[in-house]
Amino acid sequence: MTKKIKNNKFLSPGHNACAGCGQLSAAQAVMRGLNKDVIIANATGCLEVTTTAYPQSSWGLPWIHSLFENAAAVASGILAALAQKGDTKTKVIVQAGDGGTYDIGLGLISGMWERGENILYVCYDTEAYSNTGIQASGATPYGASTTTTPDGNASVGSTQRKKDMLAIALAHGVNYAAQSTAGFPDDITAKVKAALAVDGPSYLQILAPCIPGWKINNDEAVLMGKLAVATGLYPLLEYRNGKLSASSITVASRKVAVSEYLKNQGRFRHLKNKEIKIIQKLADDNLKKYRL
Ligand SMILES: Cc1ncc(C[n+]2csc(CCOP(=O)(O)OP(=O)(O)O)c2C)c(N)n1
Repeated sequence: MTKKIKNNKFLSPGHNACAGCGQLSAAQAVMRGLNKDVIIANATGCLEVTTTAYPQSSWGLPWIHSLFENAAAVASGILAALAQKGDTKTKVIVQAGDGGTYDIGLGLISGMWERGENILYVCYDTEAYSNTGIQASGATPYGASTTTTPDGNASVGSTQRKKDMLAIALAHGVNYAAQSTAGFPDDITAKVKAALAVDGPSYLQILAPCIPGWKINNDEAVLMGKLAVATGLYPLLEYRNGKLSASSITVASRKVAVSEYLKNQGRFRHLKNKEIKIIQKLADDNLKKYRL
């Protein structure tokens, strides 16, 4: 049954993201987890560019645009200013893409986590630099064709392994860390609420299928988010009270072969059995690691 969702007063429709954008629907789910006492620092990327075409803005909350690399440092500054004013109620949130998080912003994120600041960092993982034309990032998975890792006769696309950003967050001793996908909006909203209930640094990473980047149809972002989980490639994880756990929500309560996830995505269409086996092993290893 289709669930009707009310218009979101914190992120209005009318922005100019692609129809069916996984990142925008994930951001809607994040906003449903917030109350009005929030300030958002947003790194440059699709989410910022598509929601703030001057003179309009989709944001119904205090929202500040930073540079590509320094959203975490801007958030730290906001937190310091709030502390000066004696405001302990307002929550500070960072939003950024995977390029801003895994790569260019990493040093400043590390500093923010070292300082143990009470900030929620949300990464929308489109697995590439979407906004500037789908260049590979540290989050790009093995085998994906991007504009900087194109497939071809002598190329399988990206040969790099996706960086384990959640493990990097945990290595900093963050108090809460979780992973979700645009296929599970209620899971995203619940994790935002859980993160905000925790005092100290928290990290939420959301797989956000990108219509042009993944070369999928514009009604497939949610399905891809579900299949990413069902295959084991992107499990729903939560680190809370010192324990990392996974929930095994699957598309039809069965494990799905990675080929079902890969076959509808143009970025993987060139892959042969040999490469698909490598990706299947990554999924199987995840299922074993998280006991799914
Ligand atoms: C220092 C710097 N380098 C490059 C850019 C150009 N730039 C703007 S957005 C962007 C890509 C953002 O990618 P990501 O963080 O993954 O977010 P997405 O667009 O995928 O949501 C780049 C390279 C910039 N603004 N500043």
